[in-house]
Amino acid sequence: NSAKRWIAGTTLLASILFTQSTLAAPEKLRLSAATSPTDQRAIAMTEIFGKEIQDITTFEPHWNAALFKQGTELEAMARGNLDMTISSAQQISEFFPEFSIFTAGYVMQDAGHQQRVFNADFMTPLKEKVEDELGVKLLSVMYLGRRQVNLRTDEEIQTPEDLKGIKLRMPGTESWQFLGNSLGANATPMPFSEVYTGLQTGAIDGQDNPLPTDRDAKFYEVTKQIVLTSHLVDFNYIAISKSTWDKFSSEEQVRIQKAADDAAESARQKQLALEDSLVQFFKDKGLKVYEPNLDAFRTHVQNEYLQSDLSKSWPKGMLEKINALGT
Ligand code: KDO
Repeated sequence: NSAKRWIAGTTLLASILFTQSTLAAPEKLRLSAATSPTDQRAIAMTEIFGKEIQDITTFEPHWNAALFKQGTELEAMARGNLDMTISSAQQISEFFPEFSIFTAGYVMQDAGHQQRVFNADFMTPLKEKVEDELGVKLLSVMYLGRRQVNLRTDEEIQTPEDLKGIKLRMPGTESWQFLGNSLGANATPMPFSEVYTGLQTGAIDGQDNPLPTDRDAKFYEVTKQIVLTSHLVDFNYIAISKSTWDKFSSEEQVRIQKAADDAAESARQKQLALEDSLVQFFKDKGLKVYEPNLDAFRTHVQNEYLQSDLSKSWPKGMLEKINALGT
């Protein structure tokens, strides 16, 4: 709560200073994210987002968490030190716990469902809260993919019980750790940049990510199997700091919004196509790739969430509204 009050104070101060200064479009938009430059999200941001707005401002992305450590980007934006990031509901739920509803296993169904939820009326107050209290504007939703369990161990996994004692690396927030534990594993926090070495040395037994990320980060070199749990249909928000956004004219804002939507759409199509084609790629690399007992995983994970404190922070009726937008 003190973090929240601090953020609100900083945002207020920034907006007072801002209204006293003259409007001028920023010369550059600096983005920092843990994403690798060969990831489809990074490619779309550079080749579509950056190019579409190049006559307005220079898009300057810093990938591989080169500028800010994974998980510190939103705070950097709230302080006025960073213009953009590709954020996640898991990161935002550190400030606003109700966002953990989007991080729960087996809630989001597919890429289309994500878009319908992001554009739904019930999202408006949540987006406004992030804008007003954190000073961060969520422009668009970018599909990351179905997260799968990827292990360096060999034993077959069929049910959550089979993951007992497995040290499963998950990113560092509470909602991520909860997801890993709800799968039946022992969730272990670790930044994305350390996962390859963690798998290589055995500091962790496994990690979870969508197939395109597993290929991109070469996790297949240091693991033996991918269990197709599809436990989270994951996404990122293309996010811009509100103080940066307010420096653009309304015509420029329309162009920036469109560029973000176009980049998200392109990345979504490419990521979906990759996910379909990559099972064979990993099999060719010698990994076992198979579906476990999905009913067992779904039932176990959903029960864990419904009994948890996390789900107490979900706005009343929101889960039903999200489900109603599914198939
Ligand atoms: C990860 O750390 O496992 C994760 O997949 C979490 C996502 O929210 C996203 O930040 C992603 O990493 C990075 O973009 C690296 O691909």
